[in-house]
Amino acid sequence: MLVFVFTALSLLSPCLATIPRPRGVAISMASFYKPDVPFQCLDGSKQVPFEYVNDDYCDCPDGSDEPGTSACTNGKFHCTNAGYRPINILSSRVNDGICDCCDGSDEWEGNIECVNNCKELGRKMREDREKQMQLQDSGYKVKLQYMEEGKKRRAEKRAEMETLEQSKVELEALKNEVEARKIEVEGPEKEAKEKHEQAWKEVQEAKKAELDKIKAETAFYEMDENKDNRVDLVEIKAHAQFDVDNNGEVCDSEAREHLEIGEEADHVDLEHFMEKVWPNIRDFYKSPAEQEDKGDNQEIEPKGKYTEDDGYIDHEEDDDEDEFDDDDDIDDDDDEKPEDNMLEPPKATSSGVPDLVVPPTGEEENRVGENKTGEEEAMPEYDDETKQLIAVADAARKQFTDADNALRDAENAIRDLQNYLNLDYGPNEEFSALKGNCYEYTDREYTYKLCGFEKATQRPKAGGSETTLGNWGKWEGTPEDKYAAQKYENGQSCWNGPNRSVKVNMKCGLENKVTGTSEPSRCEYAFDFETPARCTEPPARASDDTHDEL
Ligand code: MAN
Repeated sequence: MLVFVFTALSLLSPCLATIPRPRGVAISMASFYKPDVPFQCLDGSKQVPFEYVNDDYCDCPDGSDEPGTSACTNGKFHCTNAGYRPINILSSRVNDGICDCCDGSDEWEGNIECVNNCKELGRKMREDREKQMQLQDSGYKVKLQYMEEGKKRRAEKRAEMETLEQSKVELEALKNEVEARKIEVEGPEKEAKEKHEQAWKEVQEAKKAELDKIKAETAFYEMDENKDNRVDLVEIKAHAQFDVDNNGEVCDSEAREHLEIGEEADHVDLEHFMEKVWPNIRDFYKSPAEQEDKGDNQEIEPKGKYTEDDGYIDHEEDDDEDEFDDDDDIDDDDDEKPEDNMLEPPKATSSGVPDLVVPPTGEEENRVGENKTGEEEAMPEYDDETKQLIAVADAARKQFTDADNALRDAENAIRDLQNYLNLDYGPNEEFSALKGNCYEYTDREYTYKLCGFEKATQRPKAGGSETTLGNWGKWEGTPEDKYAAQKYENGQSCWNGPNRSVKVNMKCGLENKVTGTSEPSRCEYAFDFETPARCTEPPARASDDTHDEL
C-alpha cells in the first residue's frame, strides 16, 4: 500500500493552498477529509484511518477514500479547473494517459503532459456567456415591447368585443323591427300582385279560349269543303289523320266516332262541331295545308293563318308575307296575333271561310298568346297602386337585408375576436407578436412556412402544391417551461402514415425567424424558431460559477 502523502500544498494553486485537502477533493468536500481524524466513508459504511485516503487501495464501498487515484472504479475525481468550470470525472480516468481536466490535474503521475488550457476555455466561456447575456438583454428589450403591445392589443380586442356585443343586441332589435315591418308591408304587396296576376291570368285564359274557338271554326270551315256549313262523313274521310287503325282509309265508324254522331246522322253543324268534335281533335287536327306540307317539309308548323285577301295561307307563303309584321324576329305564330283575333271575331269571306284578322304588330311585350317557344306572353306592368306597394315592400326588404347583413358582420367580427382572445399568447402576451405573421425557411428541397398560431406548410422548391404540415394546436414545452415549444397538428395526411404535424422549438433570438427545419420521423417535422419573446431578463452579471474555486 502506498503511503498517503498529503500533497495538497504542492498541487494546489497559491490561492487555494489555504484550504488543504487530498487530491481529487472539491473545496466543498474538504471538511470530510480531516488529516487528524479517521476518515468516515462518505456513504457512512465504515471508518478507515486517514492514511488510507488516496493510498491507491479502495477501502470504502462508495470509493470515497480514493478521490485522487484510480483504485476505486466508482470513485470521483474533482478537477478544480481554476479559471474554468470545475468538474467531477470518474476516478478510473485518473492517470489513464488522457487529459480530462483542463488543468491537467487528473494526470498527476506525469504519464502524459497536459497543457492547462483552463484560462483559455474560461475566457471563451465568459465571452460566450457575455454574448448570450447581450442577446438576452437586447431580446428582452424587444420582448418588453411585445408584452406591452400584446397587452394593449388584448385590451383593445376586449373593448372592441364589448362594443360589438352591445351593437349586436341593438342590431338584433333592429333586425326584428325591420323584419316585422317587412312582413307588414309584404302582405298588401302580395295581395295586390296576386290580384293583378289573377286578372292577367283570366285575360289570358279568355284569350286562349277565344283563340281556340277561332281555331275550331277555322277547322270546321276547312273541313267543310263543299261550303254547305256542315261537315259530313265524306268530308271528314278526306282527312287521313282520322284513320285511327291506320288501314289507309277513314272508315265510317272512325268518321262517326270523331264526329260524335250515331248511325242515324251523317253530318254535324258548326255548333255540334265546336262543342263535341273539336275538343277531341284539337290536338292532332291538321289543316289541309299542313297535310300537304308534310310531304315536302317535315317541320310542319301546326298553325296557318287567313288573310283578308288570300284566305288561308300556308307558311311557305308566309315567308314573303310581312304586311302586318315588320319585325322579322317575330315568328309566324306571333303573326297570328291571337289576342287581336280575340278582339275581332272571324269574318266570313265570299267563300264562306272566315278570315283570321291579323292586325299590325304592337309592342312585343303587349302581344297576347304564346310565343314561338310556347312561353306565356309577358304580363303587363302593375298598376300604380301596386307599384307603390312594391316600392314600399322593396324598401322594407332592403332595410331588412341591410340589418341582417350588419348583424351577421357583427357576429363574424365577434367570432374573430373571440378566436383571438381564446389563444394563449404567453404569460405576458409576448407571443402575440407572432399572430398574423408568417416566417419562411428554405432548405435544399422545400420552402417551409410558419404562420404564427395558424399553420405550418411545406412547398417544394421545384414547384408544386403547398402541403399543410399542421394547424395551430397547443403549447408543447416542458412542464417547467410550457412556452418552449409549439405544436401544429392535423396537417395533410401522410401516405400510409400519420397526419403531418410540426413541433416548433422556440428560443431567444433578436428577431422572429425559423432557423432550421427537419423531419425527425416521416411526416413529423421539427422547426427551430428564434424570437425575442423567448428571451428572459438576464441574471445579474456578478454570478459566475467559476468563482467557487477561485
Ligand atoms: C412529401 C413531403 C415529405 C414527406 C413525404 C411523405 O414528399 O411532405 O416531407 O416525408 O411527402 O410521403
